[in-house]
Amino acid sequence: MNELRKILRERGPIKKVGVIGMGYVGIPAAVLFAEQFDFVWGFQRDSPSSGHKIKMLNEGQSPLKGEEPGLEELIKKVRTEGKFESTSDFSKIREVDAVTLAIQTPFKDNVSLEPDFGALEEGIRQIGKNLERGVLVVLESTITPGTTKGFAADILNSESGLVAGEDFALAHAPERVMVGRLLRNIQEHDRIVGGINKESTERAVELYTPVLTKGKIIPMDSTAAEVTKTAENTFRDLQIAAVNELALYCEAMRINVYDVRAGIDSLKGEGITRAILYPGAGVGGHCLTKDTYHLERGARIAGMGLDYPENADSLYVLARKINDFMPLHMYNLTKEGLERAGKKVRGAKVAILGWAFINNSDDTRNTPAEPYYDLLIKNGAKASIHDPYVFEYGKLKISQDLDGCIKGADAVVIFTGHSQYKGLKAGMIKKLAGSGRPVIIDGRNMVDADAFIKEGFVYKGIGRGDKNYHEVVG
Ligand code: SAJ
Repeated sequence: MNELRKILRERGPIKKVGVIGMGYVGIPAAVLFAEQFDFVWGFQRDSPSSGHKIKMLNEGQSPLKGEEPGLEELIKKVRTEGKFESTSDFSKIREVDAVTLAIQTPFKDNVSLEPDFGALEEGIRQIGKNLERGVLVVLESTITPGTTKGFAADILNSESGLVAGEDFALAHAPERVMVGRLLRNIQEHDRIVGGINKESTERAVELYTPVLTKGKIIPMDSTAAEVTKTAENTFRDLQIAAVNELALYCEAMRINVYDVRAGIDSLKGEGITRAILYPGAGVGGHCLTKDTYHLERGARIAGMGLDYPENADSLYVLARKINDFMPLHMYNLTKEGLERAGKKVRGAKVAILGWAFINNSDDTRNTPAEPYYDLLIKNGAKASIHDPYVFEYGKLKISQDLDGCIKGADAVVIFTGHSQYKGLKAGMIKKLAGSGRPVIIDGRNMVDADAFIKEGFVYKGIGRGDKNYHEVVG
């Protein structure tokens, strides 16, 4: 029998769990484990930005902003039952049977796309320093394929003097949570669980099975688990790029992409799938803008030799380039629109409606509105920004006064599909907008093109080749 299987049998079933990283992934994971196991330590660096979470959690409060149904009640419950405690004392890792790690893995910058594994490495090192034989270590962060078996195992082995897969179990179980439904996602989504060997996978299955309500476990190898997580977001980015490219083609062919979309979407029936998504002003967020590059690094760097068409761009990287082109296309539509209204970008006042990267949210991570804003300023335009959910973004002034933002604007540009923008009235905007012929650029198919054209606007919309070259009225 494999040495590890023997050690795990001697250790017996998992009773105490440690979770490193009290963030939007670690906190719900920790309290759900605390419900199912005897005790959970929630480890958190006592850093200036996050150290305060330790005290809040131990007082039964959630340090996460935004609505998270059921989370604060669950924190209070497991605290009252004495089954959960947050600490910055990583030596307590010696007490646990399993420890999971949910630490952000950003990129150093958006150009090199060199991952910044600094915080992740520090967490892994802390585990290595306090690792006992027979413990299960699980990485939950989104990581480049090959990291668990390579980078992580090497650090754990060197810090502990033990051997991954023989003296302790090691696995990757990627998080699939979305803010606003953290607990539900962990309990209801299927859970990919990938060990570096069979024994590791089995031990990780033992850890995650009790917290699942609807979701089921999908066991596999750790590298396959890393590829699953990065590829599931890569595929979503690819689907969006496919419909964005179609929108650009429809504009060039003077047709309405939404007619084509409805046509394609109507193809249903046995075994037929056409997952056509929605074109828009761009793709933001923390997941889709990064995970493609984790996958690419895995295949092209960690991989053992890739056979691929000579000099061809990776389809996935090309998808990223198409999605990142959309804010530039929005700028081009704005420029054309202003010129049709007899104005130039230089000196024009542009009202940007929507700064969040996603509808009805305050999340601004990697918002596509930012590169658009930068282009406007670089070309001498002035911009006012409105967003009902976003109150600050660095030095930028984000207004919640829609009328005030539109007042005197030469062009009104919709970047985010916030419900507030659905059905904006052409007459109201015309009254508020600047002198001469106002321009409306619809990046999320929010307004009725005909109503604005009839009101005398120059209209441009993503994918609206049927309207973007309309006769101006009045
Ligand atoms: N977007 C489009 N067209 C679409 C869908 C999205 O342009 O048809 C844009 C959005 O405007 C946004 C960006 O793409 O700027 C990302 O949108 P998203 O709906 O993918 O939201 P995310 O980034 O929060 O994606 C998360 C991911 N979940 C996790 O990583 C756990 C993703 O895997 C989920 O598929 C997605 O939520 C979801 O389905 O809600």
